Amino acid sequence: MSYVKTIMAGLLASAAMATAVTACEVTLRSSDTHPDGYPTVAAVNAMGAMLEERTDGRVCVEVFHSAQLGEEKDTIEQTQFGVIDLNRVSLGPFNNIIEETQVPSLPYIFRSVEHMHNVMDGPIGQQILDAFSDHDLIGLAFYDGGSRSFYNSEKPIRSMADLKGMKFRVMQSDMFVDMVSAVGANATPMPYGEVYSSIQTGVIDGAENNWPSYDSSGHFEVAKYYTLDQHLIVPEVLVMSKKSWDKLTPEDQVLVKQAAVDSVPVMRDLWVAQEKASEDKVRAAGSEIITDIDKTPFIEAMVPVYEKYVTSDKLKDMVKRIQATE
Ligand code: GTR
Repeated sequence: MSYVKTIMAGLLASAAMATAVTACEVTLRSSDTHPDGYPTVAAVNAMGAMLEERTDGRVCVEVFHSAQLGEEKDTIEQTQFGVIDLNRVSLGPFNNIIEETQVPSLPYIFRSVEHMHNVMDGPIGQQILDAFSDHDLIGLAFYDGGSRSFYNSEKPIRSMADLKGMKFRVMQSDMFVDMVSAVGANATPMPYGEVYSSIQTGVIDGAENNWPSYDSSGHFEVAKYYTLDQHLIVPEVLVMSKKSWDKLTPEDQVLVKQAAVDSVPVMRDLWVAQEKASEDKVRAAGSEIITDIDKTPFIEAMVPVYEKYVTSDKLKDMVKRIQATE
């Protein structure tokens, strides 16, 4: 058994014992677009197991995976209203609502996943988590989302010229529409759950995402050309409804926050393993992976995106501090 599997098995067993003794007084309903077993779903389950154990079974988490509670944009609204208690989402769909989330969503802002971790684990990450509280949400913790690259059903993309005129789905964020225009293609913002059939029917040529999502969504079946341009390293976030948070005692609030923080290393380990497994799976299934791509023109093409979105002193300062982070 791997290290993570052992931790998970232990946590789930103690949570089961705790539940047997005391029934949950509070069950926090959590949303995720991904299927059961996906690292984000497993991480929130691990968080729930820790919370249940630490509250002697009083406070539990139930994860509704596979977009059972809706697509991300709608579930964010429902979380703000207090209909959903917890939500694990990409920062992308927050871009139009919370300006601070645009900064770590900028194309090529991070030099590597390690750079992203150093930023998001420090004061800039905290500043972004704090920004959620002006929007009826509590930012609990950041998760990994790897790096996102373009994939399509038509042809191998080896340069920006190949992208010209093609149509790609993006998350519902204006900044991502401009990002795709900046490389000469057209963008259609659309919920994740509509992407597979839209590629299949030719409404769009492709989309962009990380290895695990390209795999688990089945998009690799309809869009076999995956170009490793790695234009985005967008962190994911676990948020809680401010309404649900305010119903907890201050002691339980501390325990919820701590369990979320403690689920981060579990998530990171699962993520690394899943990236590898997904890459191997799609390669074996016949995806053509284009790795010989010069990122420099892509990076240069993003200047207008920075100029359009990084306008306030606050965001300019955040960008500078990110660039200065090791
Ligand atoms: C995934 C991310 C999801 C969702 C999805 C998308 O990588 O984990 O939260 O944002 O991408 O593209 O909609």
